Amino acid sequence: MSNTKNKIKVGVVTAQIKWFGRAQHDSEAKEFKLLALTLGYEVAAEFSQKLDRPHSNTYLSKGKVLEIKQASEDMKLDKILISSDISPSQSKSLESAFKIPVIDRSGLVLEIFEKHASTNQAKTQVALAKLNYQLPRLTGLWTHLDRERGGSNVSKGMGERQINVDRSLLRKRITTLNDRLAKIATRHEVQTKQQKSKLNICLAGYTNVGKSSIMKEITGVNVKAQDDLFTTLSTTTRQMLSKFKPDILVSDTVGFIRDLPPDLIKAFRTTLASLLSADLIIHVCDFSDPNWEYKLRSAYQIFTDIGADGIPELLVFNKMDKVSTANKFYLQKSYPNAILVTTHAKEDMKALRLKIESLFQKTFIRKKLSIRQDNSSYIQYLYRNAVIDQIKYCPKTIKVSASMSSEGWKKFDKHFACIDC
Ligand SMILES: Nc1nc2c(ncn2[C@@H]2O[C@H](COP(=O)(O)OP(=O)(O)OP(=O)(O)O)[C@@H](O)[C@H]2O)c(=O)[nH]1
Ligand SMILES: [Mg+2]
Repeated sequence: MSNTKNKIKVGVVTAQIKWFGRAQHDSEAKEFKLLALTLGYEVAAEFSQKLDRPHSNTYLSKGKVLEIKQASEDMKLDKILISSDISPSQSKSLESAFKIPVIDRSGLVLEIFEKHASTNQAKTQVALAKLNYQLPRLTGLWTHLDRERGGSNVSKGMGERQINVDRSLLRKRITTLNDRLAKIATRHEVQTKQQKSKLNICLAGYTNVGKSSIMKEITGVNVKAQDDLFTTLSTTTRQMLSKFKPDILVSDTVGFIRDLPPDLIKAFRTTLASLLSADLIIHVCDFSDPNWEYKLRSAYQIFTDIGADGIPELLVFNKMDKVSTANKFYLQKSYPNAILVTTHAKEDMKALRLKIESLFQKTFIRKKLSIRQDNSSYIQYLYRNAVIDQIKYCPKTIKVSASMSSEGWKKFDKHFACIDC
């Protein structure tokens, strides 16, 4: 039996706008509940409502507000979570009706990010996103002072003045955090430039699809992977297990979720920048998830939003151990350029590495060179940066057939005078 004694008891409200389909509603409801469980909340009550459009004051209908109010009193709920993003004034109206905190979807995602942030950068990014989220929600926090102003020494408008003080404090803090992030971003740019001589690939996709598990297998580095949402928040970069030249660096990064709160996208721009500088995006999709197609589309939407849609992509369908042979067949036919894998199948991870290498090699240019024996630095450069197809040591020269990117050859030509055979 799970220990629910000290858990925060929440009521989860899924509000559906009628013209969205049932499948989408079910998927969103399930995902929202999972977000609550990720935070360790006990989901003690669930409510749902179909709306033609949201009510301007309370988002939910009057009847639904009364139903939730009654249930939350009876069950002694601590918080109400609402699956949509609601306006600050709607949130204020609902809180004054329920007399307990109301958290909308963006607020909940922010809480998870806050819980999982471990590096200085991630903590700063989340703090910034949270402040931007709180700023328009300040109204209402201090209005009790105005309501109590009948008392002798509290003057009229004190609550409003306190809000203005808080607002200006929050703005100052936002500026400080923005400055700190700008410095982190500059350091990141320097590191990226230093690694430009290597090939950079980035694992991306919806949260919990298996990105970190793949990272572990193809780099041999033990990164954290678990059945939870947003386990990874900071980018980790490691070298892929491969003899390929130049070296291939793999970055694992924050997972996506549909409608990622804009404050988070803004705050996480440095982390997401590793996607923009990638030579190849490994887009991971969990095909065993009944809503894989919807999640795949949401991930593509985020690629477009951040400007990563023009970067070459390899689509990887993961968790194929949970998929029937018929479905595998359908998938391979529908997505002929994708690769189907199971993370813990060694041969699949090897096939993935080979596929990545072959995609790079396809863009390479092959040249045959004849290099004087005493020019060993030429050969060293090639060993570091090119795939050597053939090498033959003759009495005075070394004959090499090598493949490299056009940029690699440009650098080679700039540094060394060489003779094409
Ligand atoms: N059955 C099965 N489970 C897998 C496979 N690959 C990963 N998983 C499981 O999926 C869960 C999520 O894996 P992660 O690697 O943490 O996923 P992620 O995409 O990095 O998730 P976030 O960092 O939270 O966005 C873990 O419980 C893994 O063990 C697979 O091929 N088959
Ligand atoms: Mg991860």
